Amino acid sequence: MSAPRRRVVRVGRRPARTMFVLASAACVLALAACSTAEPIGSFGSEANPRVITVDLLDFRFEPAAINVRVGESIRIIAINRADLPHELFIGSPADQDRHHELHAQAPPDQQDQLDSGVTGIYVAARGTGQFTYRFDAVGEVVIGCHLVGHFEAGMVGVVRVAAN
Ligand SMILES: [Cu+2]
Repeated sequence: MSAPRRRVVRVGRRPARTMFVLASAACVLALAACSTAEPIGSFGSEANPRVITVDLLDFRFEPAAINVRVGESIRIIAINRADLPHELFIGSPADQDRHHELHAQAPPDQQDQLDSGVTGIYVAARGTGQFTYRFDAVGEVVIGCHLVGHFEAGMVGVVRVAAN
C-alpha cells in the first residue's frame, strides 16, 4: 500500500490568469444580467402601465438597456442615487440632439425646466421622479441625460421595443 499522493497546488502564472479570465467573464455576465430589464409579466397597458425602475448614477443608467413590447405603456420610476441632478429623456437620436441643444443653450438655473414630464423628467440629487411613456414603434429608442457634460460622459441607454 502506498501513501496517498500529495496533491500539489500550483499558484503559477497560468492558473492565476485563468482565474482572472473566468472572474472577468462572470462579471461581464452578471453585469449583462443586471443591466437589462426583461419584459416579464403582464403587458403594460395605458390603464395599468408596467413599472420599470431606473437608477440614475454618475454617469449612467441602471439598467442601461430596457426591453419592452410595442404599444406598451411603461411607468418609469427614476431614482437619482447621486449627489448631482440628472434627467431621463426618451427619444430618437434626432430628439436627443434637439434636447441636447436645449440644455446647451439654457442657463444653469433653467436646466431643471426643460423636461415636459411626457418624454422625460428632471430628477434632483437623491430625488425620485416618474412619468409614463407609451412605446409606439418597433425598434430602438434612446434614453439620455443632457445636463451639461453628462451625455458625453456616457449617460445614455437604450429601450428595445419588440414586436408583439
Ligand atoms: Cu445626468
